[in-house]
Parts: sequence; structure tokens; C-alpha cells
Amino acid sequence: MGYTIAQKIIRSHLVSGEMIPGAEIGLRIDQTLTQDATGTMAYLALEAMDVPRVRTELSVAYIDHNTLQCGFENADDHRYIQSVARKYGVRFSRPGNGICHQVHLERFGKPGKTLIGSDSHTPTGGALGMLALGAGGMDVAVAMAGGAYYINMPRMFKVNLTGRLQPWVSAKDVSLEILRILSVRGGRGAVIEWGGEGVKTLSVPERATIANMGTELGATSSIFPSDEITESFLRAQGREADYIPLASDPDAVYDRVIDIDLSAVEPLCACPHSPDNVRPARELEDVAVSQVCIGSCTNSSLRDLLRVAAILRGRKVADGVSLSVSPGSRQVLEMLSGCGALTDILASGARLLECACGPCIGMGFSPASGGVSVRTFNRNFEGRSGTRDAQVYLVSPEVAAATALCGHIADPRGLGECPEVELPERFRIDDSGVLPPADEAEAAGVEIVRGPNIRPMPLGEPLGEEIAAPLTLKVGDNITTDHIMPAGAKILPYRSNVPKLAEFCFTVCDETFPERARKAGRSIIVGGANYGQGSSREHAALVPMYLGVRAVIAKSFARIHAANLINYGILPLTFADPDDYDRLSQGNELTVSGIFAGLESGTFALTDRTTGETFALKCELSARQRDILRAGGLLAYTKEAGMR
Ligand code: MIC
Ligand code: SF4
Repeated sequence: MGYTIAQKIIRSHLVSGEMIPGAEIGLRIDQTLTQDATGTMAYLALEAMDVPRVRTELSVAYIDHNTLQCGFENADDHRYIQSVARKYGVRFSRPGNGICHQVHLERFGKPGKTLIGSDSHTPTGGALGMLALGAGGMDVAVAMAGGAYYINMPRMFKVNLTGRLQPWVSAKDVSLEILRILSVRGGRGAVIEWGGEGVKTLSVPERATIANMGTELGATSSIFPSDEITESFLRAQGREADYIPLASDPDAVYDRVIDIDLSAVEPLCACPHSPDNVRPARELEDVAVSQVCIGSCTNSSLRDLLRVAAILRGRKVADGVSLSVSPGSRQVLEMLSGCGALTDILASGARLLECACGPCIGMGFSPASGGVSVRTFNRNFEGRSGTRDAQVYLVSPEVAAATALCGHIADPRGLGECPEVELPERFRIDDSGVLPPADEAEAAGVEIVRGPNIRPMPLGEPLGEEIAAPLTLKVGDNITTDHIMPAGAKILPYRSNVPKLAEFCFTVCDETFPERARKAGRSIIVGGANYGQGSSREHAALVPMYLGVRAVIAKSFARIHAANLINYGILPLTFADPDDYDRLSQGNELTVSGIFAGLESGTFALTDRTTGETFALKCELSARQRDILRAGGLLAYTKEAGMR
């Protein structure tokens, strides 16, 4: 039996476990990336591991999320990360240099390598034929220190592409089409390989858009072959030496095959408040729009913005619309400027924002109350824009530009002939925005700078034989990490200050939660299916742990969040019978008992002391995960057990 692309990379990086779907495997990690909103915690963890230098082939620390700097906090974080990167052998991508995934694709990603990043959209690197995975910051710290990264061996899905995209239809529409087919849960436990004849019609930036949004499917990762298109992109980036060809074997076996005819895909929109709530743009033309945002790690490449510039050229943004454009990297911005396309964008009335995440994570540019915002981003979860009652739609750059001109959601096919764009033979290369680390001799003398916003990382406590605690919060299906630990300009500055951050935990669902949890001392949370979907932010585990949450009982969990809960010593339990979810009420007193035996057997007993009912719970753990929970979290475990 032949191998898929992901299986080939896994095979060559396997340090433990067997390649049986669902079984835990350990992978050697070649590259890591961090961003600043999760990076501070990752580097605090790295410091605590007492390893003098990172042991990966390449590690990069990007500053791209918290760049507003309304007070000293963001700048404190940047300065800390810059100093720690310099000392430990990590390259430092300065604020303004671009969004981590875009810059990594341009300058560092390599076919055949493994990459983990403390950001859920790290799979963007799959566009280059690498196995790129989102992870919690603590897992990235372990990988930087030379330890393996553990996942459950994924199932293999294949999307077979035929045909070619019609004018005005682009890669984002393919992402939305697969979301329509699979939903936000449909990719769970799988790596999605994109192949078929149609794949040859997609450039690397288009592949990157698709790989990026595989995260919204809940997929472990997404991956493309490394072929002549990859080679020409790498050559244009002056990196032809990084090219190796990579394809699946003709007899590779997939758990599921999905066919998409590219020529049948039309301009689509994900409607509020979920990326899988997809409808054709043509059906939404009566939706008036107050804001359009173009950018984010999904759609901010040179290809995308050249297309936007060509659509906007000689036209004006509608009176009622505020249009923002944030290029994905300084390379993109300089090239737009060099060829005059930036002038077309500005002349249309667009507002140019920094090369950073910006509005995508609610870092400024929040819509007006009740506003309708049409964005080329990847997430439209309620409140994420920074405006509680905003309605956010996700679209392609083509739909976004047409919408900005028309003032309502617009199918761009109404604009006439679609302008063609070509990628350059050679990108403008200037790596001065990425600072090299100190060499080994100098490193010992580098002082780590910690401002008052850098607080020590709270540590978990080892599990006891039982957890007796009130059910302080009961929530529904598809709870995102944006519900658990919201982001945005007011909250993100506190990512390295957990006591302060705790004041915002779960406030999207219930303003009173932080205070009630604090009063209760210990608590248990109950959730529905796909609990913890979305971001990789470990703060969605760390902060509940700080507030005393000892177990989360859900119908199912998203992969990265379940790993983060374990890393912080919180038990991620599932209902043996999902209908039991309905029998538990917020406020009831619960006891999870038989914990030590349960860690071994995978089954636990739950008693609702308020009603007297009993329930069976499950938690299937690997030996390593059991040890992490017994130790009280990954940091304590790594210190006890050493790096492996
Ligand atoms: C996001 O898109 O939600 C983020 C902000 O990039 C997160 C990381 C974070 O919360 O810092 C992600 O996707 O992992
Ligand atoms: Fe940044 Fe948005 Fe991408 Fe997250 S999804 S990395 S916030 S651009």
C-alpha cells in the first residue's frame, strides 16, 4: 500500500508510536513559529525548561497580533520576546514585517519539513508541501527545546480537484465550498490532501488560502503536493534550493475522497456567525454593508491585493463603506507600492492598515454597533470583531472589492470583465525585518527584558482522587476559544498577565463567570460538541485553570484545545451518552470520582449531588497524557521526565 503526502512526512519524522489512525504519535519538529499573542507564554515556558538554545532547524518569533500599542503592555511583550529570541537562538520578525503565516510561507517554509506554530492557522504552510500544525504555546516550547510534538495519528482525506476556477471565483470560494460540504467539525482528526488535475491550476498563494482555512474545518492539517508550481514560487522567492518534489503514491489509501469541480464553484459568503454558514454571494445582494476589510493570513498575498487593486482602479468606495486593506507582509506592501497598485488602492478611498492581523483579531477597526462587516478573513465568530452585535461575513478578495464599490454584498461577476493578475518572476527580497539571534558565544550575555506586564506563568496542580465542585457554567455546541478567552484590543494586551486576563474569561457567554468561578474556588464546566474550536490560544485552558476549573465535560473537543487542557492539568471528559448533557444544570454540585483508576481505564463516574443522578464519563488518554495530568501539567511533567 502506498503513502499519502502527510504519511510520508510523518514516517520520516516519527519518534514514537505507530501510524494507526487515532493512536498517539510523536513527531520530530524541524521548524517552529510563534506570534506575540501566544509567544510570551511559549517563551516563559521555554525559559522554565532550562535549555540554553533552541534545538530546531529554524525557529521564528513573529510580532503581528498585538501591534496597536495603546499602552505599554504590547510593547513590553515585544521587547521581552525580542530579548528572549536573541538569547535562545530564535529569529525575530519585527512588528510591521508581516503576519506570521504569510511571512513564513514567503521566506521559510520548506516542502517535506514539519512545522508547529502557536497559532491555529500554521497549516498555511501546507501550501508548500510541509506538514504544518497548530499547537499550544507550551507544546511549541517543548519542540523548541528539542522535544517531540504529539498528535493522534490523523485519518487521511483527499479532495480531488478537477476543472479550473471561473473568472471572479478564487481560492477563498473553494475554502467556503469545502466548509459548506464538511462543516466546522467535518475535518476533525484528519489531514486533508488537495490533489487531482485541478490542483495544477492553483498558485502557491491560492493553495495557502485553502490550507489556511482547513483550520476552520477542524482539520489537523491540510497539505498540497510540492510540484513545479511550488518550485517556481520558491525560485521567485530566491529559495530554489529549498525545493524538493513531493507527491502521494498512486496507490495511497484515503478514508474519504471528496470531488470538487473548480469550474462549478461560484462566489460565496460565510454568513454570521460561523465559517460554515455558507451562501452564494448572488443571494445576498440586498445586504447593505458598512465596512469591508481586506487582509489577514487567509487573503493578504500579493496575488490577492494585486487583484483587489485592479478591481478598485479608477473606481471609488461607496459612501457608506469604510474599506481597510492590510497587506500580509512588508514584501507584499513594497511590491504593491513598487508597481503602482498601492496608488490604485488608496485612490479608491481605502484605508491602509499595518502589515499585521489587525481587524481580524479585533485589534482596531471594529465595526459600528449593529454594523455589517464583509471580510476576507477566516473567522466570523460572534463578538470577535470587537463589536458585540456586528454581523460579519467572510468572502474572497474579489467579493470584498466588489462589495466595497457597491455598498452592499455584491457578486463580482456583475462588474464585467475580470482583471487578470500575474505573479512576478522574482519577489522583492529584503530579510532585514527578521533579526538573527545572538551567536552562542554572545547569547550568555544577553539580558532578558521583562516589563511589569510580564507576569510569571501560573502552574497547575496535580490531580487528586476526586473532583468535587459546582457546575459553574453550562454552554452549548461549537463553543470557540473566542468565547472562552476573548481577544480584541482591550483584552489582548494582557496575554502575559493571567490575573488580569481572568477578568474576561467566558464573559462573551456570561459576564458573571469570572467572579462566580473565583468564589467557587474549584469548578467544572459543561459544554456541547466541538468544545474549544478555533484558535490555539492556550489561555483558553490556562485562564480557566487559574480560576479553579478542574474538569470540562463536553460532547466532544477540538484537537488543540483538548491538548491545551491536558497541558494545564484540566481533565477533558466526554459523556459516555451524549444525551446526559441535557440532564445536568448549571449550579448543581458535581463529583467526578475514581480519578486514578479512571486515568488508566478511560472511564470515570460523575455524581450530580444536587439531583442524586449518576453518569458515566470517558477520557481516553495515552500513557504520556496520563503522566502529564498526574504531574499537574506539561511543564511539571517535562521538568520531571526531561525532554522526549
Ligand atoms: C486567531 O486567529 O484566533 C489567533 C489570534 O490567531 C489565534 C491565536 C491567539 O489567540 O493568539 C489562533 O488562531 O490560534
Ligand atoms: Fe492573525 Fe487573523 Fe490569521 Fe489569526 S486568523 S493569525 S488573528 S490574521
